[in-house]
Amino acid sequence: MTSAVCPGSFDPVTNGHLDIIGRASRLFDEVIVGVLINQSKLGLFTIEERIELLTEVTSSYGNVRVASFQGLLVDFCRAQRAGVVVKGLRAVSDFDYELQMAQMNIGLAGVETLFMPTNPLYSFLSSSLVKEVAKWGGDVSAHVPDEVDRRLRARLRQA
Ligand code: COD
Repeated sequence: MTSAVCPGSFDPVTNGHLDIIGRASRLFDEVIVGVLINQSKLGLFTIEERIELLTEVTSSYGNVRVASFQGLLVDFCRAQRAGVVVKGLRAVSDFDYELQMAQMNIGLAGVETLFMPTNPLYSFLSSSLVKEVAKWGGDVSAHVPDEVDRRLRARLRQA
């Protein structure tokens, strides 16, 4: 069985993330979405909320599961018995840092990185941009799954 990891912060998951996860699910027997627990960065959504949202929006794929991790991505890959990381590339600006991480990860543990070009519909999308626009009352419903849109609006109303 070939397994791949799609890692990220997913605070929250956007249609750009979902496009990469869906395409990876057609290439691999199993895809594990790895949600990074970053102790030094407080997110808008808790890790549990991000996992819940990701689980809901990926449920139709059938071969995707969601888990959180701390520490090195390569250690998570090893624990999950996955030899490949799948990343989306939005623009040339993503490439420099992604290349460094990919080279480090293959050197550390032989974990390969597969880069997928983003769907042009989503090339400008990031979780930060979505949160920024939603915070000021902008409509992000075309950029995130419906449940994420609903939860974003509810969360920002509380803030
Ligand atoms: N279109 C296509 N792909 C997208 C889009 C989009 N619009 N938006 C995001 N993506 C993809 C990218 O591949 C991105 O890398 C991934 O989704 C996750 O995005 P985010 O923003 O949710 O998550 P990041 O960038 O904060 O995640 C960074 C990681 C968690 C992957 C990274 O920090 C990591 O691996 N950390 C673990 C610690 C570690 O091992 N460090 C050493 C690395 S060598």
